[in-house]
Order: sequence, then structure tokens, then C-alpha cells
Amino acid sequence: MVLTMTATAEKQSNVLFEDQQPTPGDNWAELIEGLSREQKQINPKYFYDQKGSELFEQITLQHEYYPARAEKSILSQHASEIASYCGENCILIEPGSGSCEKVRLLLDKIQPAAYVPLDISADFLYQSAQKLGQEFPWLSIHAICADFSDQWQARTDLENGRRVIFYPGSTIGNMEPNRAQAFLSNLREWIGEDGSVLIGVDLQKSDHLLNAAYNDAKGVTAEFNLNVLNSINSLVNADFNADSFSHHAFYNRALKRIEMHLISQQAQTVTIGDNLIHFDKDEVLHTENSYKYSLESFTALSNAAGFTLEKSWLDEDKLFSVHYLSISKTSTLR
Ligand code: AVJ
Repeated sequence: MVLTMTATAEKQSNVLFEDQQPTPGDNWAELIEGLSREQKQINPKYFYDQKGSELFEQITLQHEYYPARAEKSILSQHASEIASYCGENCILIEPGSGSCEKVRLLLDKIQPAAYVPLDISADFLYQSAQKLGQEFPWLSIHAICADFSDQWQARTDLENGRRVIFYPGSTIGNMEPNRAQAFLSNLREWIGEDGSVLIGVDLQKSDHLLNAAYNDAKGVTAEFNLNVLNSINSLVNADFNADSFSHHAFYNRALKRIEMHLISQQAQTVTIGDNLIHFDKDEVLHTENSYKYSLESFTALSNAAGFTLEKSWLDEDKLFSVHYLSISKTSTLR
């Protein structure tokens, strides 16, 4: 374990920063593999370069993008009740904490013994943790720079206390349901027998609202989708031309997911290192799935992963859900 004690003026005494120095992984092989498939595809994690993260922030401000607004209203409206489920002196762990924005709505009520944000971006995590530490001087923050995207190693050596994993934003919707189940199941190794999970999940609803949320009038989501090509260009030295693709997003009602695609406007060949990737005119690159759940289907998913759904909170319009899961007593899963 590497403890980085970067000396800067704003360093807060209540913030411990630990850098596990995650390696970027084999992006190149993964990208080539996805782009060589019959149906070309990429992992949506590539959306989030600097520009992509900024565009996502912009998306959350668009009126059509209800998930951000609805989840915030749930968290602020039910913070006290959520805190009573979390119990006193818990260790609150947030994978993919980003700007630690949503947890701010809960901290005063939960009063955790420690908050443990985990993120892959070291600089961003460091800045976010310092800022949070300044705003919440009573809070012990143990920030860990790590990669949790695939198999993340459970940490058994954190601060003592009951562990609660906070996983907001319906990030779980990006995973295929069987991967989502495996992900939840893995969380049990992090939290032990007495731990719990507080998770935000987007709900199934009318095609109209869903399609609007991923096709905002200002075109921010379109720009976000197209930007993934620029992000890939700088990551693996490719030469995608974002101007020659167009955004396409729609709700696939049969599969209960939003699909985002980029459509090639012309026949073209893209170079990635020595690899040539050919696109026919109108050929489609699948960039993201965003699965939507019902209370029933998310309950079933949690149960299959060895959890009991203790409580669900919904916003007024029943657009979004936040769930409190505990480990099933009868669980025989490993
Ligand atoms: C952050 C993955 C939950 O699926 O709604 C927003 C990403 N993509 N607009 C989502 C996203 C297009 C977002 N998640």
C-alpha cells in the first residue's frame, strides 16, 4: 500500500489519501476486441475523459435528464430515514465517488465514523476529498485511488465499523443484468455479514420520458456520445473523426434498456495502431446500455446476489429508486 502525503496549502488534517496506483489496464486489447465484433461495441467507461466528465455534469443539468434530479430529491428528502437504516458510526464506502457530490446530502444525518471514497482518477479524487474535508471538518475521510471496474479486491483493513456501500447514480444500469448480479454479490466480500448497500437504480417508465432523457434538446447527450471517439483517439492513438458519426439513442422495451449508438455517416476506415477498422455507411457502433428496473426486477436481482431488500425510496413521480440492501440471513451463496 502506498500512502501519498502530498503537501499542499489546502491539505486537510481529516483527510487520508491512499494511492493504490491502479494501472490503466489493457485498454488497447479491449478496444480492438470490441471493435472487431460483428456488432461493434465499446465499454462505456471510455466516455469519462476530462471532457466527457464535464459533458456528463452538463447532462445532469438538462431538464430531460430526470435521473440526477430525482435521485437528489430522494436523498435529501429521506436523509434521516436513510441514516436510521445505516445506523450509528458506520463506515460509508463509495466506489466511483467522482466529485463526492451526492454524499453531501447524507453526511449530516448519517454521521459516519469514516467516509471512504474510491476513484480511479487520483488527482480528481485528491481534490474532491480535500474539498469535502474542508466542508465537513468533523468527518474522517479515507480516500483510496483504486480501480473497481472489473474485479476489485475487497479491503478488509479499513477503519472499524459496520460497512455501508453507497452506489448512487444508477451506475449499475451500465452492466448486463448477470454482471450486475455478480457485482452486487462481490460487494458482500467488502461489507462482511453485517454490512449493507445503499444503491440508486433508475426505473422503467414510458418510452417518451426515457427517450427524451437520452436525446436532450440542447444535444448535450449527443455531444457526450460522440466525445467517446475523441477519448479513444487520445487513449490508444486512433483517428476517429467524430464529425462523421451521428448520435442515436432509444429505449429497447423488450430488453428494458436504453441503447446508445454512433452511426457512421459514410463508409470509412479508422486506424488504431496497426489495426484498420472499417465502417460501412450507416453501420452502428454500440456505445452504452443503461438498464432500467422495476421494483420487482431489482428485488429479484438483489435476492439472486444474496441480498434482502430492506427498504426502497422513490421520488414523487416514481421515476427513480434508492434501495437499502442487507445480506440475506439465509444466504448460502459464496
Ligand atoms: C451514469 C451510467 C447512469 O446511463 O444514464 C447519461 C450515463 N449516458 N446519458 C446513464 C449516461 C447518457 C448514465 N449513467
